Amino acid sequence: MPKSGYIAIIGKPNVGKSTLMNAIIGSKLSIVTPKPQTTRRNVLGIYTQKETQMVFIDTPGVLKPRYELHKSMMNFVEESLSGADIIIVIADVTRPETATRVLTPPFIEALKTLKKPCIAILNKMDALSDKTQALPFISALEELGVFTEFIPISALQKDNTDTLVHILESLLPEGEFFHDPEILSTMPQRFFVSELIRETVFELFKEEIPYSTEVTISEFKEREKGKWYIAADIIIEKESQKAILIGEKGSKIKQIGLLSRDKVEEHLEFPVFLELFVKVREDWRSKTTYLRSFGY
Ligand SMILES: Nc1nc2c(ncn2[C@@H]2O[C@H](COP(=O)(O)OP(=O)(O)OP(=O)(O)O)[C@@H](O)[C@H]2O)c(=O)[nH]1
Ligand SMILES: [Mg+2]
Repeated sequence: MPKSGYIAIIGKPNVGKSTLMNAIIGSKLSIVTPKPQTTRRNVLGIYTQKETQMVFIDTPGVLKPRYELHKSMMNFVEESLSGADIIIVIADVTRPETATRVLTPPFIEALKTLKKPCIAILNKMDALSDKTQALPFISALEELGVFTEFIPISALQKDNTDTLVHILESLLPEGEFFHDPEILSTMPQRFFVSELIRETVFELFKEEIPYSTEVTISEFKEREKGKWYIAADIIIEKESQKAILIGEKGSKIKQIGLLSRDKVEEHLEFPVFLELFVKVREDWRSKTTYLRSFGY
């Protein structure tokens, strides 16, 4: 009998959830940046090996909502918890508070009532010069009485991630595969393209610009044989941000375009013509009508 199931990856922003999913799947499905709050929606990653299929759900980092956008992000987290067969909670070993802040008493109670296997992951072990520094952290997690496994890993270096995969295999329920074993995700190509552009904005800009940016794809079509045209809107919140994003004589937007195009071509494995448009949607993060139109 094959085994299959959904595995939710939960944790504070920036602890390495997306890095871990990409490491297990062996492909860059979820964007990764050094900044917190990179992931805004649930991203599915499918791992199929022989008789086993694991569907990972990478989620936005758990935070206290300050915008309507954050509320939608936290709804995605809740959705992933209720749909999961197994829950992975990741913490950054170099910042123990990333565990305690997400593992609040109400959160632990909620996990307990779900009655699903919960695994604690201590990530970024490579960044600890003395590995024993992780021990008090593990004891603190043990005391919560909800986790059955405690696995130190480095998602970045793919260190000990195979141990995690073996443990997940043993916990997975029996059942037919949910998805075609050949595919790595069910998300549409448009999603990956918009995310890669958003990742580039996260990399090139500081402070509020990345957080005020959303990317939507308005056109994605083959114009002549083998020549794809993609038009994307980069949406920001204020007129003043437009000038920053475009840069002097369009230098910044050109840079975003070039860097994004390289990433998109690598992902799609075919050449594209990428055209970017900057649009202002006043305070979109706080407005449900805009959020709904962006699919939040
Ligand atoms: N040293 C080290 N850095 C890591 C490791 N895993 C992730 N990182 C880094 O941590 C940062 C955040 O990684 P992400 O995978 O984007 O974290 P996330 O939890 O998905 O973050 P959000 O989407 O914002 O919630 C990036 O700079 C990663 O390169 C690790 O094992 N070791
Ligand atoms: Mg992420």
